[in-house]
Amino acid sequence: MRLKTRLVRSGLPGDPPTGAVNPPIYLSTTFEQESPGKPGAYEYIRTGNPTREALEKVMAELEGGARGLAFASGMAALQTILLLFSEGDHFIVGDDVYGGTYRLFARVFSRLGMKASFVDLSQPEELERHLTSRTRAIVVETPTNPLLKVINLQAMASFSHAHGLKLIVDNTFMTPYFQRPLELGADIVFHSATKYLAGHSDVLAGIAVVKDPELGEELHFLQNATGAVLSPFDSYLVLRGIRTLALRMEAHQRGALQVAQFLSERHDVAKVYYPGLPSHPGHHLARVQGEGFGGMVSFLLSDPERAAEVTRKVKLFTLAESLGGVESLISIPARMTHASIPPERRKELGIHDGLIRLSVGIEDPQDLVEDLRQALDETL
Ligand code: P1T
Repeated sequence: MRLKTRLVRSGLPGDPPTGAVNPPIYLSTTFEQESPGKPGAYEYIRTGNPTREALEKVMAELEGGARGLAFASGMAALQTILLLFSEGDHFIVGDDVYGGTYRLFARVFSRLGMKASFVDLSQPEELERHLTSRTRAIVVETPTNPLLKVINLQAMASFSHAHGLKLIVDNTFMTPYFQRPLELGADIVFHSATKYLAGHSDVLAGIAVVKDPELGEELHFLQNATGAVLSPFDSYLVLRGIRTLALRMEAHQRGALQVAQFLSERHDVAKVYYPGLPSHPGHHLARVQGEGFGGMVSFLLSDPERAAEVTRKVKLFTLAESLGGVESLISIPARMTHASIPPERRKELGIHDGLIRLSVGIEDPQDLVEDLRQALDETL
């Protein structure tokens, strides 16, 4: 079956005993045992829950992995993945990642004796320079948040495997609809399912999918042992979101391309970051390693001082963190999602105070373009 069909039909019917098309939301926290210590398929909600498992199986299938696991947030998924490692281990992490990912390495796992080097992975030759005898994994977002750099996943995979490292990919921006990192050699893929997978800005969730069943077992052990699992109701919502993922991703992308084209033709816009533009340095790579470019666009005004005013003048882009919902959002990463990165580091990375990030929703793209035009014209 083709992906668009699998997005809709994977795991159906959701409840064979009753024929219910969609899985029931099992709220029970515990399950009757036949005799002491002899549970049936389920024993306790943290260890396993049928609704959560329905989502986990669908995600494993869509990403092409052996096992999927659902967590209470994207950060909870990453946190649990990092618990696979030990004190003294070193990570090579993309330099342009979600601010919370940076914070988790720099301010939390650093306390547990794990080290991270933040490296521009759009230059794969940089890897060698940062490799140490304690390096255990490479952690990548592609395209990156918020600068939309495209990272060569096959290059990351061959370097990882040549040096016995694990390749961990945050696939939040692309979703399996546009990019499947496990097929390109990644070992673990994870998501903030809060974004496109759920798709309606009304659920916080995370997903991890692993290629190797044994690693899946280990991650399930940690999921159960540390407990940041996704609730049955939220599992249901994410699965419901996935059913329309193809339609939404196509619409997000259509809108993003029109918005990016419009912005790149304006004289008061200094730079537009969107991998779908042929002028983007990662355009060709994005074409060959995936099937689309997604719905995120960042841009820098020639006069960055105008950025805050633009966020106030737009009417169809809500000023808010997050992304991937049906409604368009606008944000200033330096002051919002990436504020946890020290200012001098942000400057080095190119996350300027005036950088604007758009999560292009599924509204009529012409309305979005007209709205941006009036907001930019008014602040000239
Ligand atoms: O918010 P949570 O579900 O815990 O996911 C964190 C996360 C992980 N990875 C990427 C690429 C992300 O963008 C995020 C969350 N990002 C935002 C809230 C944001 O506005 O960028």
